[in-house]
Amino acid sequence: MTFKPRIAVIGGGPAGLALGLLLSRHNISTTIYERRSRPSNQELAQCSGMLDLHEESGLKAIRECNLWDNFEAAKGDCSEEAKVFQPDGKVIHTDQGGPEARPEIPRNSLTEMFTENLPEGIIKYNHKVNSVRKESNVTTGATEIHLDLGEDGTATYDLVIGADGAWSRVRNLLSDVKPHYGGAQFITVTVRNVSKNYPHLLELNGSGSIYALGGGNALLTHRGPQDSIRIYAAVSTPNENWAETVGVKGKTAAEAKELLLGDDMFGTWAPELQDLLSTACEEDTKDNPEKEADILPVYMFPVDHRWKHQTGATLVGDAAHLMSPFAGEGVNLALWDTLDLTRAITEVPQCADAASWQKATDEALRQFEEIMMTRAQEKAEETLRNMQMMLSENGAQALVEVFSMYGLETNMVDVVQQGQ
Ligand SMILES: Cc1cc2nc3c(=O)[nH]c(=O)nc-3n(C[C@H](O)[C@H](O)[C@H](O)COP(=O)(O)OP(=O)(O)OC[C@H]3O[C@@H](n4cnc5c(N)ncnc54)[C@H](O)[C@@H]3O)c2cc1C
Ligand SMILES: *[C@@H]1O[C@H](CO)[C@@H](O)[C@H](O)[C@H]1NC(C)=O
Ligand SMILES: *[C@@H]1O[C@H](CO)[C@@H](O)[C@H](O)[C@H]1NC(C)=O
Ligand SMILES: *[C@@H]1O[C@H](CO)[C@@H](O)[C@H](O)[C@H]1NC(C)=O
Ligand SMILES: CC(=O)N[C@H]1CO[C@H](CO)[C@@H](O)[C@@H]1O
Repeated sequence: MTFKPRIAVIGGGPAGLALGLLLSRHNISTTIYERRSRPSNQELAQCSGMLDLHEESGLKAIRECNLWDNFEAAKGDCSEEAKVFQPDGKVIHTDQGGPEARPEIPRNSLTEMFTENLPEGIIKYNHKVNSVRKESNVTTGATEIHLDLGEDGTATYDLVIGADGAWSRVRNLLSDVKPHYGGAQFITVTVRNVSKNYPHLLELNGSGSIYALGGGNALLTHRGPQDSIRIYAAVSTPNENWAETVGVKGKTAAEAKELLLGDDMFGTWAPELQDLLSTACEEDTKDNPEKEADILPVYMFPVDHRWKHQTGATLVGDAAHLMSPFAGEGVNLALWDTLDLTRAITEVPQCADAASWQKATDEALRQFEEIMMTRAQEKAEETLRNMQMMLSENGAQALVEVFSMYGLETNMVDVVQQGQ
């Protein structure tokens, strides 16, 4: 009998699910602990944000999971067209997208296709890991990782992988760093059936995205499932507890609208941009009358977050490298990590017992962590620059300069034809 390591994955987000699936494809079994309950069909049918997946990371993971057909079927159709507005409504840039196609998929579809393809019963829903502790076993010479599962007792593993997001419990074994507030709040609202109900909003947005930026604030849009436009409103503020301070915490989007359209926020912006935000706030609440507005402080890690490898534990995804959502990299990096970690684990030779397996795994994990941390630092620096640029006083101008640096020249013919 060869030794079979006991492996736990904490967190059933994109990183945890993909990792469980990739390892199962190599006949390595894991248990995934997820604190939430299994998403219902009704929850999965809700309009979720679109994630654009990149060739070398997200798409590669989809292929390695043998989910390409599922992906094709769930793919969204937000075009790559982009339009940049100043707050006064002036369009200063349009383009038809970069040379690289970036297909995207609703977050809920991604969750669903991973979940449906995992071996039966490997996800333990409603299992929150309260804390993680390690201990060496004097009899075996191995390191044992104990999970405290509250009412569900404890469980012991040879390797615990933290895919438990921003506030990771597994990370406590490896690093003292906690996420810090990034100086902005992110408000998400969705308006569905726009072609039928609000065709005039499409004249702004077209089939792609708009970036309206200036004065430290931003309105970013994306086309999504159910003929929707999803709007991310970002507001710069040094106050981490902003929602509470200004009195929108716990309010619906329709109630929060008044404040968002106040003079110190979007109230001085062009009427058509205000109309977009206002309509989306109203519709978001019409769709889900009881739902609190989705307002999140932006959190991130220092760009150079690193830790020294320790036997029995590692991290992937946001747990390892939390960034602001200003680059659309989070899910791609998370999936990239799972590809590398799967390779690291599967390349460990067969071992006779836990102690020798851990010894062999240590070296593989150390190399994996080094590659992941270096890659994440580069993306984190880029993401931070993006955020500072988009939330700068002249965000629109700054973004156009960056676009042109990447060879996305402004197509002024379009701008003129649209009479803007
Ligand atoms: C508003 C917003 C928009 C974004 N847009 C994009 C985008 O367009 N593109 C993109 O690539 N990225 C985007 N991101 C980032 C992206 O969402 C994350 O990078 C990604 O979800 C990370 O995946 P993960 O699996 O590492 O962590 P998560 O998705 O955070 O998953 C962690 C999981 O662990 C579970 N968990 C946590 N603690 C415990 C515990 N103690 N015990 C058991 N389970 C636990 C949670 O319930 C959760 O299911 C956005 C983020 C935000 C906030
Ligand atoms: C996994 O196990 C199955 C069934 O025993 C076997 O057919 C398959 O080749 C194995 N795959 C790998 C990657 O080891
Ligand atoms: C040490 O490992 C052995 C063999 O797996 C196990 O029976 C024993 O309970 C472990 N000891 C402790 C203190 O966990
Ligand atoms: C959107 O359109 C679909 C199909 O036409 C319809 O069933 C649904 O009720 C509409 N929803 C809204 C919010 O208008
Ligand atoms: C750049 C851009 O988004 N253009 C589109 C704007 O919307 C109109 C109407 O839907 C489209 O025809 C443009 O292609």
